[in-house]
Amino acid sequence: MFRIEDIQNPIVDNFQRNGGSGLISILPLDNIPVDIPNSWKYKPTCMPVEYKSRAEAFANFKVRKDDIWIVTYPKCGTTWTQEMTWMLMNDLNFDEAKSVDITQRSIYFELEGMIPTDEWKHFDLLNEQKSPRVIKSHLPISLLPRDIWRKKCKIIYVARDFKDAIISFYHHFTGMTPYKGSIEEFIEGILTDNMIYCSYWNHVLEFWLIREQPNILFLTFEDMKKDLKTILEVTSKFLKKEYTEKQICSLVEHLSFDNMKKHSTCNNQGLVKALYAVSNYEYNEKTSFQFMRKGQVGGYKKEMSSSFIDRINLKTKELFEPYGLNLYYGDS
Ligand code: PPS
Repeated sequence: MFRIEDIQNPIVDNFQRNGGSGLISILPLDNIPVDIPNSWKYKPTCMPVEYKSRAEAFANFKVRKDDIWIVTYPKCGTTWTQEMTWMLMNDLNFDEAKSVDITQRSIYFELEGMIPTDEWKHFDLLNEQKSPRVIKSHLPISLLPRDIWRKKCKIIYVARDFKDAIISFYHHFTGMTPYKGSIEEFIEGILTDNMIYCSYWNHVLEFWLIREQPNILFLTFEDMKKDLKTILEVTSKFLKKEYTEKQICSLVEHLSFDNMKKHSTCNNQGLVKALYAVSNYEYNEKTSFQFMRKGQVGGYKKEMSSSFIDRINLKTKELFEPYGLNLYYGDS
């Protein structure tokens, strides 16, 4: 079903020397049953070597028709959207949200294909979970379970300015994995698609192209920051849920950066702990990487050089504009 090749080049060699894992490029060979314009050509996705032996199992996973999939390129607001969707699907159950970790309420579908492990716990956990499930994934259309397209599950896709996502990803990598490269090396790697889940541009464009299908909701991190209340109303409608004005306001409060950071079951430190365990790092509540880092729009301006900003803006414009996607090639 896939053409898989090891990626070997100086950027990846350098990445591996700095503690990054080996990378593959993976491209589907079969027809994906999704209604996307014929002119769209799938491009290879960059994944860790660990993914190689599991790709078929992920693609063949049997979904449930009432699953809700939260799909994003990494660091684009996945956790925020998982929490929002889980709450909307669970009658705003604040008690459960504050007692059960988000990593258990909303499972990261392909995690066991991203790290060195022999476990298949996540498939069991997913199969045991009650419906409707809210499932997290960063996979592009070409790697997601084919069954999603046959059963037309609801998908909430979230995009974010690549420049902010890159900076967030850099801190994620240096804070949670053995990677110790410079920020310049990291950005160069990601811009040349030598980084897991790349290409960002293909990822966003694919979902942009199917955004008008009734089972797809295309959101942006920036709109969530600007007016979360409206996003909650739009998302409730998409999920066919009704809430009062008062309930929506209490959910806006629950989903604020400060509130989610404060609650250990919402701040995704569970994922941080799991990744620390993979790297054999000792986890410390106070000094270890904080997943809820800044949660800002445009924070990249403090950490990214103007030459990288210009290069990213130029490429984003070149790739997005022809598809009418007029985002992310200027200031955020
Ligand atoms: S991951 O690891 O790919 O699942 O990360 P993801 O959840 O997609 O993105 C993490 C970034 O989202 C920010 N975040 C928030 N921002 C504003 N409000 C709320 N409630 C919120 N929750 C998470 C988080 O801080 C990460 O962004 P950065 O820029 O690193 O702060």
